[in-house]
Amino acid sequence: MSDPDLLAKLFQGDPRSIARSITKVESGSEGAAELMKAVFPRTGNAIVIGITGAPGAGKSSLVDKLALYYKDQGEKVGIVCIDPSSPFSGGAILGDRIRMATLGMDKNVFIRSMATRGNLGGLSRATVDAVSILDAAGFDKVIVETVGVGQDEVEIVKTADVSVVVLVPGMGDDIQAIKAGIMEIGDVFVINKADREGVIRTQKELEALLGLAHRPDMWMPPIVRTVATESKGIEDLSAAITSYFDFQKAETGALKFWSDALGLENVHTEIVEDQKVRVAMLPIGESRIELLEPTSEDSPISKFLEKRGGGIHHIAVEVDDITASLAKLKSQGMRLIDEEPRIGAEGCLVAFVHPAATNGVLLELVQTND
Ligand SMILES: Nc1nc2c(ncn2[C@@H]2O[C@H](COP(=O)(O)OP(=O)(O)O)[C@@H](O)[C@H]2O)c(=O)[nH]1
Ligand SMILES: [Mg+2]
Repeated sequence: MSDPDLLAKLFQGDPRSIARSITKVESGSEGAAELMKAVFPRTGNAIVIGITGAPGAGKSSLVDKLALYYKDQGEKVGIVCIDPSSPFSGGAILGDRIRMATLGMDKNVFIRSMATRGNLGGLSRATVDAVSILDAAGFDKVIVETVGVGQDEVEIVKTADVSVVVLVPGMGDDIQAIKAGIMEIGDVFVINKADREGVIRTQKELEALLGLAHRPDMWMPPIVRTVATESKGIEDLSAAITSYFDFQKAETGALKFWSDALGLENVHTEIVEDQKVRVAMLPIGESRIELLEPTSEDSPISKFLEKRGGGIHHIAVEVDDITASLAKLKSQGMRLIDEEPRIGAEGCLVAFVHPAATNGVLLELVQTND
């Protein structure tokens, strides 16, 4: 088969062409780079779900049930597995065959184990490429299953849209052990084998751990209980995955627009506690555009979004002496929101002038630190 044929069939979702393409990137054979060059423009439609956890946690069982659930919803699901050592999977090729039998041999589900031979750096590259190939082949969901050890696998999971960490009851020590690498990459946590003792305790321990640190994006990862072997909790897992996907999509919406459309760069993000707002700063010339996002429902920005559904919120101007500027505006009879300056982003002193005094523009005065 010549390469144009391979590509055409790949984009139609032909399983053999998908398999051949993945083998190409896996072996790093010649033509792999060219293949990926043709594949990349076709990617970006699949939702990529990373599933990680200790060996035996039930990842493969969970992935299969989740894939079946998606398939029943009429979706096409691709699975990339990089734990071919699992006794359940019985080695890469045999394991894939057994799993295919469970999942149903049709065009809507594709499963592939990646060989772990060779260097791990190569494995993570090949895995990321395999995910792109499945994305380009028209799969709606691509699930990547990895054992939650090692930096390389953390890197793979990080490239997923949604990362799911699988735990089992009574592994308090393990929670401590994997905390370092895996905990912070979990967007959704699963306590699988919820048919066993110690579920509540594990859930409490996990909640305590998750409560210790706030993520920069303020997402609170949900904890879902499942019994993979009995297909219990799969719908809840799917809902949790969707809710995080929607969250991070909304999250990156405006930022993506300004960076994609105008090539602006987000140089700084921070939460301004006082205003209950998260700010992204994108310099443009000598000025900058600041994107604002509420961090709670009673943030002034929440009210603004509720009323106006987005738009320009305010204009900020830099002043040398904010106290003097406020005094001057006040003496001119202008209505101020802040009589006294307060702390804004980057620790600057800020104060707002009421739109009634400025032809309807909310005006912020900023005195920068040197
Ligand atoms: N009791 C119980 N056993 C499970 C559950 N999920 C998976 N298992 C079993 O746990 C073992 C390991 O499962 P597997 O999916 O291979 O785990 P992986 O190594 O994380 O991929 C298998 O024998 C499964 O049948 C569950 O929810 N409850
Ligand atoms: Mg497995």
